Amino acid sequence: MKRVLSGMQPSGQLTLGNYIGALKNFTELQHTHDCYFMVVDLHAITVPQEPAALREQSEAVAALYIAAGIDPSKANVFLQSHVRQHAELGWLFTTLTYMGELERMTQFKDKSAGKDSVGAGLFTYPSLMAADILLYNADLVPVGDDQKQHLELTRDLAHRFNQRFGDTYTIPEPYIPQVGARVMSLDDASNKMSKSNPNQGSFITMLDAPDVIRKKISRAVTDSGREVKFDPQNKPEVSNLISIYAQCSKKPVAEIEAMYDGQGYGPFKKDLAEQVVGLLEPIQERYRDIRASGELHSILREGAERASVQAEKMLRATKEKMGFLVL
Ligand code: ATP
Ligand code: LTN
Repeated sequence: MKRVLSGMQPSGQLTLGNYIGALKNFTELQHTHDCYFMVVDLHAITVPQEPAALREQSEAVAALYIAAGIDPSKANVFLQSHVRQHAELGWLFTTLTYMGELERMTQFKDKSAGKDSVGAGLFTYPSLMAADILLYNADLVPVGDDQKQHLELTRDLAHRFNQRFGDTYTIPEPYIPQVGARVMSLDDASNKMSKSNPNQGSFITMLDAPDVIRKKISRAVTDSGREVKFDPQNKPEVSNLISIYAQCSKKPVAEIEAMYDGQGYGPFKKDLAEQVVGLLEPIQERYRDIRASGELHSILREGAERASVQAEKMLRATKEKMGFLVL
């Protein structure tokens, strides 16, 4: 069975962008692949996190994985910090990564722009991500479009290791959806929807109450004119909303355009809000059940135990090949 690995940061509440761009694919791949789905808490601390919030959000992300449909008896669900091998292999890969490669990463440029003090971990973040993936010899990595560059670097590092030390790692492939790989922000369609955006109105979280979702969508920026037309060049804001509609309703874009022909933005936005509420409400219900059941900790403990066995094998092989004295 081919292997899949992916992760999301507990740096805030998961958004509709996280769901459409990645989490939805996690749930589909679990039926046909050997899956490892992590909450990447070690990555989240590359920007300052309040300790109590980090702990709460780590549990919330794990619970949302399950609420969205990941079955913990099929897929391994765990926290990155519970499998110590991530930090160790991360260091080994940091030493194999070139400064120039890290300097080219657009996520680093975006997240460090305008900040006075930037932690070194934000810079070396991609080396840890490469370690996450290679530790399980993953074949496929389901991610949104913004992670393409990090995946390319992971592939380069796997090649580099194999060339220097002998064939060890599978070269992983990104698994990026054709539609919905880049859900844009509701206040500005030139930025991706991001859970760490300080403007709460710019994103919909998976746990937003129905009325909050309705309000956010009614306030979402639209382009001038009144035509509901998919035209990302000239109508980026409306096109983003249409593509969210298409993802939630599973209707083709042309059908959505036809439904609102001549009606203006009002009825379209109203229905879009109901589509999003309809998608998220059942997930929110399951989320509440999982949190209330008290089962989460044992799920995470078991997931981490299984993942550690696999991770230890690769770490040992890596250390032996690099010349560490492994006893
Ligand atoms: P942050 O804003 O804190 O950087 P993020 O949501 O961008 O967070 P992650 O939580 O690590 O980052 O992302 C998890 C997954 O969701 C990744 O695969 C990422 O590509 C995907 N993703 C994030 N935002 C979007 C988006 N707006 N559209 C589609 N996919 C997305
Ligand atoms: N860098 C990713 C999160 C992430 C990840 C991973 C994704 C960390 N490790 C391994 C896939 C595989 C992000 O910022 N979205």
